Amino acid sequence: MKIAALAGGIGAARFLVGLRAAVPEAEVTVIGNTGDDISLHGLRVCPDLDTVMYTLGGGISAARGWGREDETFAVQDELAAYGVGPAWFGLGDRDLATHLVRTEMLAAGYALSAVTAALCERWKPGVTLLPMSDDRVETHVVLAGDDRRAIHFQEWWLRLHAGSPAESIIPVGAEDAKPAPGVLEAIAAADVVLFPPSNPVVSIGTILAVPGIADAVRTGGAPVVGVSPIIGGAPVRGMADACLTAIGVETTAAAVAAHYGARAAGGLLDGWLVDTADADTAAAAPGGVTVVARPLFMTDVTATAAIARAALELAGV
Ligand code: FO1
Repeated sequence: MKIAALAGGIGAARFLVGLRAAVPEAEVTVIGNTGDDISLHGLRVCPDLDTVMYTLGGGISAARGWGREDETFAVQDELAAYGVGPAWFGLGDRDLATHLVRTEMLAAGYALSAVTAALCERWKPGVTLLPMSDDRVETHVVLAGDDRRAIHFQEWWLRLHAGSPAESIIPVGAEDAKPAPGVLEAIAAADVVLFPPSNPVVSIGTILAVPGIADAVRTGGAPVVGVSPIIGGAPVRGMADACLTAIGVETTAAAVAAHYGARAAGGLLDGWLVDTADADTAAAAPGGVTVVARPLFMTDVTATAAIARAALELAGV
């Protein structure tokens, strides 16, 4: 079975661990969000790619959900001693090695997809991890109110904790970006396309903003099934509610399904997996989307594997 999954960071990575446990023989291609990428101290950091790579490769910090296990922050402390920030973006010493290798390879002319493949040679995530694009896309947030400043998504997310209302969230560069090599092919060859419980705006939404990707999902032969990142009117983790509010979408499982749209009506979804708390979503979901309610808290691999199996079942594969 060939599976293509659009993935953001922590939620998607956790889901993918369950998917790999549920169907170990499946060939999974992960199309990773690169809109969260940021350049710091001359280094290129790809948070969502690294979170998937470390989580599936066994190097993730279980406590944080991002960065490395057994991490230290000596370099960041030294930078702070020089008055060099930002303090709000935790750069671990082990994690820095990933950014050094990535930056060196990018400087040598390798595309991000080639760099990601090289890094995965070490981590062996058990999936093919592709950036959504080799072109630079960086999500920025225009703050609401008088200042209306545009700041990098990471600053909004980590320094402001998405607390300052966003007037708009813009994946800068997306309109000129091309899908990375293998992305459209993976979607076309897939027996099923999955949207793990990632942030619908800044993760899944950013991937879909790369021209060609949404159409490939929409017109592909594979059923498309999403897993709701919203349970009982709140995001399971992170601040997807602040992102949804910024684009005028209610923070409910049904509203996110409507945001993605029913493929039968020109949207993207054939199926939508919601938590039992949102079992009434079926009534509110857009026509043409089959809604199934299952416990969606990814409490451990067994629970997550059951969610993955339910998604595949809903896809009829
Ligand atoms: N998330 C945090 O909440 N605090 C951090 O300091 C932080 C640093 C960081 C460094 C590298 C990396 O790969 C991820 C990091 N993240 C951190 C997570 C990251 O901001 C998020 O995973 C996504 O970018 C937002 O979905």
